[in-house]
Amino acid sequence: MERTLIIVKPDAVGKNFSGDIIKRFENNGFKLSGAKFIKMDKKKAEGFYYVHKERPFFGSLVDFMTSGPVFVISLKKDNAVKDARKLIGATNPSNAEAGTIRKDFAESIERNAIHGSDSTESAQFEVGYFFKAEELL
Ligand code: D4T
Repeated sequence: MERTLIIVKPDAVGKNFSGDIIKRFENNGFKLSGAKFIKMDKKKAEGFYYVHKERPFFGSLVDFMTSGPVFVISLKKDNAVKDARKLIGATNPSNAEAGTIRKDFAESIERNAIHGSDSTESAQFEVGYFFKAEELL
């Protein structure tokens, strides 16, 4: 079984979508592996989005991700990374397919409800960025 990392972002937490979003994963064969409800500080968010540090949207993205609490969740399943990306949908909700999480819950390309790891390598980094081994099942 593979692990992936999702983050229910501040827009979705603020609109009480956390439960609905978790349910989507549970309904599609994912098992919870770890979970934390936290408010990231600037340093934590900048480290998480390190690969985007030269992109023009980086500062705004970090401000958004630190604007309120987030639900950080590790999920497991065969092909968890790829299958979660499919359920999540395109980065920009206006391009997301019907039935995807972003189509149903996201507001904009920045306030897009959820993060999901984009490769096995980034999933390993991201799960380790938030969880110690003993916090994962
Ligand atoms: P995440 O990483 O949040 O799952 O998003 P994606 O994998 O779908 O998208 P990404 O890496 O290209 O972008 C990371 C993050 O930045 C926000 N973003 C992106 C933004 O605010 N403005 C933009 O123009 C882009 C491209 C949304 C997701």
